[in-house]
Order: sequence, then structure tokens, then C-alpha cells
Amino acid sequence: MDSKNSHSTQQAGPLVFDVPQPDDLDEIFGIASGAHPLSDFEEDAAPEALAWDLDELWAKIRHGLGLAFARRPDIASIGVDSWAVDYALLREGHRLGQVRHYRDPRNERAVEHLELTFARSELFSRNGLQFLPFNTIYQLEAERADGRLARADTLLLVPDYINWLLTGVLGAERTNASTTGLLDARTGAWDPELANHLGVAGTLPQLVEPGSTVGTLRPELAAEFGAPGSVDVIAVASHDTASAVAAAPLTTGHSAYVSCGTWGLVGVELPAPVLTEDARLGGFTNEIGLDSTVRLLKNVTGTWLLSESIRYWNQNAAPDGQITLESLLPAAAALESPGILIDPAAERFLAPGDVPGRICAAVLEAGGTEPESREQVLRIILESLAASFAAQAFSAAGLGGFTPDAIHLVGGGSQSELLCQLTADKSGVEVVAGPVECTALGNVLVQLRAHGGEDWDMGRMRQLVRNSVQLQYFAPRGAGPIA
Ligand code: LFR
Repeated sequence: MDSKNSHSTQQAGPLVFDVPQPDDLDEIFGIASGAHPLSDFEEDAAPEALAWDLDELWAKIRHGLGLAFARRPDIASIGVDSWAVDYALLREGHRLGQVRHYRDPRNERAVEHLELTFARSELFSRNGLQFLPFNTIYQLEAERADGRLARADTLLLVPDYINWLLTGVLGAERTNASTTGLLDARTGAWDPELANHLGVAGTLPQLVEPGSTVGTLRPELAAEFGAPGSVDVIAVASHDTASAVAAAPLTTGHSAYVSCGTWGLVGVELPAPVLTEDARLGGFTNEIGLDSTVRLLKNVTGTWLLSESIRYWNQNAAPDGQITLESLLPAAAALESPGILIDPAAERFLAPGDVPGRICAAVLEAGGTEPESREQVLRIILESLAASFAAQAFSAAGLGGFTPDAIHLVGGGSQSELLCQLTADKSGVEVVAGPVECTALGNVLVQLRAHGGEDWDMGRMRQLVRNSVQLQYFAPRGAGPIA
């Protein structure tokens, strides 16, 4: 955020944002790497255990902030958002080991242990979350078997941990806290019974609201970045999906959204959680959004299936046989629609590895013929994602008591015209694509609001996004809405 509003252009006409281009962001922050074998860091780690390299991430954040301040010394604040559910454990101001990755197989084993005490249906009625084996509560159940948890005095989700590194102040931002499974869906407070059972009752920091000030950038970091004055760190909607939906330029209160990156988060925005058996059996989650809204949504695998397939093919190819997604997509788009779809949300696609092989197996099991080329695999993924986005958008809206009037596709996946068009075709409603960097916009808008006074409701934030970004519209081709 810059302090003098010079990055947003206040003219006679509508207020417009100077939206950072994806390339700009890459240049500043570089590409953060994903899952590492835990054994890269800890000698006695199980071979299949996965972790994030938070030290590398922190080094990149510092590098990026240095570049950002060099360009704009008038930056007034910083806001941090990230993926959800994963956490750092601290003892006396030091991190204990690495942050485990939510794709770590230990979580699956923990599910049945936790369910000995808390049945899945009871958990849903307490926390309103979709069952996902990587929710923080399952990770903590696995962690209980490890001595590390007993030694910890503080648990911080990833953005809260970065905020602490930046300011020295501890807190638990509410939108991200709502993904842990430890928040009571009715009271919005930490659930003491679950926290006690999981051994984290004394380690959970106080909840803080998005828009509040976490603290001031530590002086030694301000000096490192070349910041001329005091810089605030603002708690934004620190769950990336919460930031993305806050900035999604929804057409009406009855519009559905898909925040499509690694994950496809498909849902609607509601004033209150839906804790019915239908919602639970449908696999829906109630996550807290900006201004106490509820994101009733379903986690469906997103572009992970594409990126992991490409990674797998490249890993197993000669150095001169490396391919990119961009090089294969035109041929995939030109193919006939496949007769068979896969369920992108199936647990078999969660772990890294031979995703194309698992897709072929799923197609054969469904009675289809094995895809013969990489382009066919990609086409099956895109058709399956679109079908799943369309179906889940209608289910979410149905649980909210309406039919969707449009589907907004935001995030990296909105750059694929084929995915947008197929989603429109399969849903029978218009797909509005963009912004690509919706999470970054949601982050910066909450900071803008924190600086700018009272009258920035979400409607006004979304209007600013509409004024600033070139959206693309995809009308459905062919038959009407899905049943
Ligand atoms: C999206 C996301 C999802 C969460 C998954 C894992 O990036 O934050 O909302 O379920 O990542 O944290």
C-alpha cells in the first residue's frame, strides 16, 4: 500500500486502481517453492513426510519487500495472506522445526484417531467445515504423537507467523483461523473442548479481525528494506481465498464464484453458516470471510492437476524433452470433448506424483478408453474441472436458497479461456473471468480500507475492482442450465 493514494488514480470519473501485472509480482517476489521432503531438513524424518521451506519463503519476502520499497519508498503498510491450515510451532520465540505440508500423508492416518473421539458429523456441527484430511485439526491429531507439540508455547498459522516475524506481535487472524476446524461456527471463538483434546489450548493466540493493525514493522527490518518512516502491518483477510472472494466483483448477491488456482474453491457468499446435513453430505464448508460474511464453498482440486501432470512428465523426460502447459493447451482445446469425466476432488489426486497415471486409471474404472496423448489427459482435466465447478456452483447456491445468476472465475485459472467457456457451457450461466490477481487485490483493498475510513463496504471495494480490471464474459453455448 502506498500512503498518498498515488497508486490509485482519483480522477473526475470512477476511482480506478493501478493493478499490478502478474509479471511484476513474479519479479518482486519470485516463485515460492512448494512441498519439500521433510528429510531435506530433519535426518530422522519419515521418507514420505513433506514440509514447506519457510526460511526460503521468508528470505524471498524480505528480498521482495526490499525491491518494493526501492520502487515506492512511500509504502505505508504491508498485508500478508497465504494458503490455509498449515502452522508453525514456537517455543520461547523460536520456531520448532519446519512447517509441515498439508499434503503430508500423516494427516490421513490421523483422521480415524480423531474420529474415535469426535465423529465427523459432530465436527461439522461444531466447526461447519468440509471434511478434508488436511484440516489443521487432523494435522494436530498427528502432531500429538510427536514430542514437538508438547514443547510448543505458541501455534501460528502461516500468515500470522510472517506477521510475527515482521512485527514481533502474536495474533490469529479470523478468516484463516476459520479453516483450522478449531473455531466454533456458532460463537466464532476457539472451541475449548477441541483445543484441549488436541493439546493446543494454551498455544492459540487471540483472534484478530481483518482490517485491524497487527503492529509496526520492526525497526531493523525497516532499515533493511530502506523504509524511510514507520510502516504498519495490517491484518488483511489472511486466508488467500478470503482475500480473493472479498475482491471478486460479484454481479449480485446471487452470483457464485470459483477462486481457481491450485485449488478450485467453488461457492457463494452468505450472511450466516449453513450447518445442515445436506451441506455436510454435499461436502461444503463454511469459512469466515471479510466483514463476517460466510463463504459456503467446496474445495475442488484446481490447476494442481494440470501443473502436477506437467511436472511429472518433465521429471520423467530427457532434459531436451521438457514441455510447458502453454505449449500443449492449444492442441487440447482443439480435441473433441471426451465422453468420460473424472472427479477432480477425489482423494487419490491429492498427493504429488504420477497424477496422469491416476487419471488414466480413473478413466478406465469409469468405463472409458485410456487417453492416448498428453493433450487428451489435459482435455479430460479441463472438462472435469469445468463440470465440477458448474455442478458445485449450483449446489452451493441451492443450499443458500437460490440459483446462481453468474459464475465469477477469478485467480490464475481464469486465464484459461477454454476452462471459462466450458464452465459456462456446462452451467448454462454466464461466466465472468477475472481478476487474475484477485487475492492480491483483496489484500490491498483491505489495507486501503484500513487507511481510508468507514465507508468502504465490500460493495464499494468490488466496484473499484470492476472499474480497474478488464473482465471477460463467456456466454453459455448450447443447452440450458444443468439440472
Ligand atoms: C487455496 C487454499 C484453500 C485451502 C488450501 C490449503 O489456496 O488456501 O482455501 O483449503 O489452499 O490450504
